[in-house]
Amino acid sequence: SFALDLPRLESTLRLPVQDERQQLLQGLLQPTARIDSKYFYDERGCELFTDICRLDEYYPTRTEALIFSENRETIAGHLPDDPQWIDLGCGDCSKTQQWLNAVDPARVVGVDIAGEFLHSSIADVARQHPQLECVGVVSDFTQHLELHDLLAERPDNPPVFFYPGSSIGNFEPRAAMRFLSRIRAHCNSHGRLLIGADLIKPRAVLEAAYDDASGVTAAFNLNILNVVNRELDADFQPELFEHHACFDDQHRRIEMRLVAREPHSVRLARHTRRNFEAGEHIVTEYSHKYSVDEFRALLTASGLHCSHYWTDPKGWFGVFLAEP
Ligand code: AVJ
Repeated sequence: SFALDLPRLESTLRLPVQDERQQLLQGLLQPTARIDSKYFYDERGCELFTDICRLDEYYPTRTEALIFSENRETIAGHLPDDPQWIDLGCGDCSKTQQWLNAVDPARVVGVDIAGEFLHSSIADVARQHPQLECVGVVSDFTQHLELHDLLAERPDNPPVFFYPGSSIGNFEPRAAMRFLSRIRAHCNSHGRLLIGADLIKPRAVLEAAYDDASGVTAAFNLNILNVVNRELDADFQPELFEHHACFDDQHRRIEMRLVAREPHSVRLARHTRRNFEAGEHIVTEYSHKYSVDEFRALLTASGLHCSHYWTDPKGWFGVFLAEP
């Protein structure tokens, strides 16, 4: 039947593979080497991230889930009727699935960089909700958010952008503002943004969340080198690096690093090598933490207005609803 057709899959991936590689290589050749956090998420990385979300020390996922479950009907009550629900970084769509009954969207758009995975997770949503229009968009939406044409197909259904998990923390504040402004540009007066942000809390809690006792986060961090090896045909040896996570008070962010255990040389690409001194590091992730006021100000600076805000009893995580 028509309802069982595979959902539509679109792509806005624009950067040619060659340019992506060039960017990755350039980052690794900087005085302080950098690898973009998006390279964490190969198949193994996705598995390890799922494991991270279940760790005792990693509070964000479960805290956000608690805030959502306690306030779902209230939050849904503040959203426009018959919205287009846009899940940015939908992964397996499990978070979106929890909202479908309360929100009853006209259409679900799952956006993710992992194309293969996206197709099957959107197909699952479509199978479980045969009346619902489901669209998958393969996109590195952090670089190019280009959903105008798609949204314009349903001009009477305002978009609700759903960006949970405090992924916004991966951006440096200026880049976060640019990204949020692009979301703003996709909202007419009825569009909304529902976003989760991790809040400032004692250093020990933060650092334990990014350096758990069982070493799952260490494995997650080191796995990025396997991804880089495949992307560039490089020869990183993960065992020559050590996972490190510390809270930088000045920038108010967790910085994840891979620190070289001993001096050695790595082939990055066919004719390109880089030496690492003992103790020299690669930055693999920033995870910015905000106060409620700072996050509100970030939304304001992006042309959005925070209309509602929810938190947990400890005030560890914030869920913000914003409108143009
Ligand atoms: C997926 C970006 C929200 O910053 O907490 C978890 C990724 N890195 N443990 C975060 C992550 C190490 C996570 N985000």
